[in-house]
Amino acid sequence: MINGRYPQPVVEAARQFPEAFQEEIAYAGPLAVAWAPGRVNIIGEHTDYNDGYVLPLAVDRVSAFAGRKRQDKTVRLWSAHFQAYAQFTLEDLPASFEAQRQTLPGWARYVLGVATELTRVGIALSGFDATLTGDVPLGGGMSSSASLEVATAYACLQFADGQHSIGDGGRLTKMEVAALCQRAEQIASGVMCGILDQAASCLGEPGKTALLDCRSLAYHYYPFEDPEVTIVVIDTSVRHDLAETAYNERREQCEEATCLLREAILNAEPENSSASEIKALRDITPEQFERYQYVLSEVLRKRAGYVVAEDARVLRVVEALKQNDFGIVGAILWDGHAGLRDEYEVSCPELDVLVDIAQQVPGVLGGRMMGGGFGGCTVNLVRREAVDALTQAVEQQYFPRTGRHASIDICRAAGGPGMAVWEAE
Ligand code: GAF
Repeated sequence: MINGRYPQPVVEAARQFPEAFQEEIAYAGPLAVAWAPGRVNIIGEHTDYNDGYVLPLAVDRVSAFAGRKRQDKTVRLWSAHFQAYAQFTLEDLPASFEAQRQTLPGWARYVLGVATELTRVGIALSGFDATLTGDVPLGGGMSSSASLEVATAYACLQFADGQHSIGDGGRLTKMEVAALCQRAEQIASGVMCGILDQAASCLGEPGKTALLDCRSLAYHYYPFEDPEVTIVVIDTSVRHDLAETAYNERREQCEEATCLLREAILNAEPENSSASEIKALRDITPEQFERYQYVLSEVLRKRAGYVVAEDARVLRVVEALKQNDFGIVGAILWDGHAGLRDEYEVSCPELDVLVDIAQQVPGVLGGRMMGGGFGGCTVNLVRREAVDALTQAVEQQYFPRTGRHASIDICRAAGGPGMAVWEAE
C-alpha cells in the first residue's frame, strides 16, 4: 500500500473481479491483491547480461492483480487492458509449460512463465481466478512485462496460502524473486534478457535508486530525490518487440568479444593470473580494452567498447549522485545515448529525434534512450522550471519530424511490490 492506500490499478482490479468472474466455484480464500512497479533505468543499459552495473529505480506505475484462490489447479485470468480471458493449469508444470505456452496470448505467457519458475524452485501453488490491470504503458519502455512478472510472483505467493513472505527472513529474497521472474521472461518471450527490469521492480524504494551489481546481485541504495530535478519519460510510440530485434544477437556478440579479449590478454600476459578469471565484459578494464581491441572485428569492437564504457559511466553517475551533482549525471546520460546510437546500434530515428529535441531545451540536464532499444522511450533529467519548455518542444517538433505522436510522463522513484488481503477502502 502507498501511504495506507493501494495503488489505483489495484483498486480497479478489485472492483472488476466480481464482474469478471461469476462465483461459480467455491473459492478457497478471500479476495487478495498484489502489485509491482515498472522502472526507469538512470544509466547502465545492456550491461546486465554482461555481469555489469545498472542504476534503476521503480516508478509510480504498477501492474496489479486481484483474485481468489481456487480449490483446483486452474488459473483463470481477465486482462482489463486486452479485454480478454486466458486460462491454464498448474498441473504438471514445468513439463506442461511449452505446450500450454503456445495456446496462450502473449500477456498470459508471462503469468504462466512465473508459475512455472515458482514450481521449479519448489513452491506448491494453488489455482486462482484473477483480474489484471495496470498503468505501466505496455511496451513503452518502462518494463510492463517485468512488472507483470513480479506482480504475478507476489500474487501466486499470496494465493498459495497467504503465508509466504518475501524479503528478510521470508520464503524468497527479493533478488530470488527477480531472478526467477527473469527466467520467466526468457522462457515466455524467447528474449535472453538480463535481470535489470525484474530487479528494479523488486527493489523499489521511494526516493531511491539502486546500484545493482548484476554479477553478485549485491545492491546499494542512493537517494534520488531533488525537488529541482524531474524525471521525464517520453514515449516514441514506436513499439519494439525485443524477440524480433537484435537483442539476443547483441548478447552473443558480447560473449564472443569477451572470449577474444580474454585469449589476447592470456597470450600477451601469461603471468597475469586474473586474466583467466575473465568471464564477461564486466571484467575488462577500459585500459585493457584500449590495448587489446585490435583483436576484435569492427562490429565487436563497437559493441564491447560501448559496454566497457557504460559500466564506467554507471560508477561515475553514482559518484556524481553522492555530490548531488545532477549536471554531471545529465552529461553522462547524453554520452550514454551516443554510445547506444553509434556503437551498440540499438537506437532508432524516433529516439534520436527525442534526444535531439531535449538537447536544445535549456534546463534539460541529460537524456537518453532507455531499455532494450529499437523503440520505447527516452529518460530525461529536467530542471523543474524547464519541464513545460521540454513538453512544448516535443509537441511542436516530434510529429513534424517523425509523423508520430509522443506521450510524456513525469515519474518519481517509488516503492516496490506488495501483496495483501483486500480491504475495501
Ligand atoms: C531490456 C532487457 F530486458 C534488460 O534485461 C536489459 O538488458 C535492457 O533491455 C537493456 O539494458 O529491458
